[in-house]
Amino acid sequence: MSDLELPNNALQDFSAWAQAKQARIELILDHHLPSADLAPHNLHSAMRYSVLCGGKRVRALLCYAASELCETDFKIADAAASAVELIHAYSLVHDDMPCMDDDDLRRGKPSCHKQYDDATALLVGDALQSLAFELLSQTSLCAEASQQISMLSILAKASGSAGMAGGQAIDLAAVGKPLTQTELETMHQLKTGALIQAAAMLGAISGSQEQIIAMQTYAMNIGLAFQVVDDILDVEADSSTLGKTAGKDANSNKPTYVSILGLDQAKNHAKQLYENAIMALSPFGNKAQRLRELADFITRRSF
Ligand code: GRG
Repeated sequence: MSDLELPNNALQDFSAWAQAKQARIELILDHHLPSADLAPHNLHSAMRYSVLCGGKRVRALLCYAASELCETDFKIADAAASAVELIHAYSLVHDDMPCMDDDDLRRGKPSCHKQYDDATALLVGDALQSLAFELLSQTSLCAEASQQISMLSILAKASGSAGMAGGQAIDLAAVGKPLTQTELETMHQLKTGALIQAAAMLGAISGSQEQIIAMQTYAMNIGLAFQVVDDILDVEADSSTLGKTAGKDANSNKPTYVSILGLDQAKNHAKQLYENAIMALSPFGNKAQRLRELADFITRRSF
């Protein structure tokens, strides 16, 4: 990555820090995604369309903030942040397909299968997932092979049937069925929370045992808070602000935090999860400031 001029983070203010990191991850993703000039042109063009089309890069920011607290090497943080964003982009492409959530709008633009076609969207997801693991398995990424294997294992578990894909399966099976809050929590812990948790754990890969345990609690709570806020926004925000179809969950008869708890209780629940996340960071004082600010960003976001 030495040939890339990457913006860095010698900035104090959170929004300047976040913008620098967002710019950094865009450049890295752009660098790693195959050029659309390379065959198969259509697939490569669709991969680039699906990854480089906006997105808040929350998972990359979490990974970077955790890496700063735990003093993880920046090269490892770059690879981990990119890998997680690639898995996330793949999940959105597949989620939007007619056989899943069937949505035409993503990040304010036509979903991948609308812009291209279903077969291309399927392949885009497959190829992005492979690219994520390719980035994490680069030779000499980590000084110790065992650390690199741990990273591969964290990402594989978070993406697979005991993580994101499993949560998606539970989600698809839950349409039109009543779920308890605990069942809903389990589903989201897998579907959305597992990858968010993986982003933080990968960033924290060089951390002490104490830091890693605290990071796990922080990330679990902030991952769920992210989903509760998503459910609230689905009700309160409009499609142009969200960049995806608003009101989709209610219209699809999907159980959500709002449908189970009501709007006010859902907001209280998000606040409680936020407070749990902040509490988990208390041993680290100012060193965890970015993670606190990110928790704020995630729970106060408007899209
Ligand atoms: C297809 C295996 C497979 C899994 C799909 C994550 C997921 C599982 C589906 C996405 C459905 C969805 C909209 C869930 C709500 C939470 C969520 C992941 C929102 C999108 O994430 P953001 O807001 O998106 O971070 P950006 O565009 O900012 O990257």
